[in-house]
Amino acid sequence: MGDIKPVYLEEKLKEVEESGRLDYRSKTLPTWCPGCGYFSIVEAVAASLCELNIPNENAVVVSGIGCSSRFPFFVNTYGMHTLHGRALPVATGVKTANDALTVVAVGGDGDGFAIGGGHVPHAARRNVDITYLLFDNGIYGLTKGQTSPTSATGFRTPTSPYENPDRPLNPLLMLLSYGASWVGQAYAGRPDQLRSMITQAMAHRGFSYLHILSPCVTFDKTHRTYQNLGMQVRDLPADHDPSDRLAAMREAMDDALPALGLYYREERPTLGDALDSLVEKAGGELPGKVAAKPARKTARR
Ligand SMILES: Cc1ncc(C[n+]2csc(CCOP(=O)(O)OP(=O)(O)O)c2C)c(N)n1
Ligand code: SF4
Repeated sequence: MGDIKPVYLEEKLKEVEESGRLDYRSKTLPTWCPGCGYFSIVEAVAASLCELNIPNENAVVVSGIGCSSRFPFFVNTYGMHTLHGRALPVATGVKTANDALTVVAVGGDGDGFAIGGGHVPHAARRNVDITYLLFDNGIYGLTKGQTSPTSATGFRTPTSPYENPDRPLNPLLMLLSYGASWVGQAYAGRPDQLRSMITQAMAHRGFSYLHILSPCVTFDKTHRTYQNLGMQVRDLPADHDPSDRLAAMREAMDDALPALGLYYREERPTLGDALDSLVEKAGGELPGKVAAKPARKTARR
């Protein structure tokens, strides 16, 4: 394992140098286990930031705590590694303070749906203009394999040897009912589709939620493995209409055979728009307001 990381880094840095494109990979090496699905997510995020031509200093990645939440160290943007479950409130604060920034919140299923579960509905219903990338490996990786809110019933883990008795949550259905204005699902084992979904999510103006299925190769040898996911995922039907929330909910309910792609998209005013309009009504100015709306659009697309 000692040899793997320097070679990986050297090759990546050389590739970026030769391509002449903007470099969003940090020189800090990921500390994830070899084979973890998160490697493909960091590559995809770096590629999407490059594709959208977002200057490094205009991007902020905010995380909670978990293996997935180490993410900000591995991308060359501003970043905040906050408290367990607290990525969304911090990301909301960052975006509200400086509208010109592209803000991406990242974290695991434990971070987002256990301790942080109370924050998700409010970011979604307020349509905060941020992207939330949820890395769902169906387990707590960092703390060595406890079940999470998305673990399958009957899952045996190192700390639940007599089977998980709980029923899993359905995050896609939750986000659709909370009022997220962009909802999609991708899989770490399909890197091209993953990159395209992340680019679309970041380009969306409003709260975009991308659910990313990702294997934990160390603590899950039976459920959400590359082998199982490879056999079980499908694409959304070609005629799926992403403006139809009910159709999206019907697809989300088929969680035995997860569908990848864009479930739902809607254009509506963001939290930033609502605050601007409140300030206008009150006849004032937001203290310390950094950028006007046209600058935000230019920076994001
Ligand atoms: C307040 C608090 N409670 C519990 C913990 C312990 N803890 C750290 S990460 C984690 C769960 C991580 O699981 P997940 O979010 O699914 O991320 P993964 O490691 O699988 O990427 C827990 C329970 C903590 N750091 N802080
Ligand atoms: S413990 Fe699991 S989730 Fe954490 S880095 Fe290793 S493979 Fe990835």
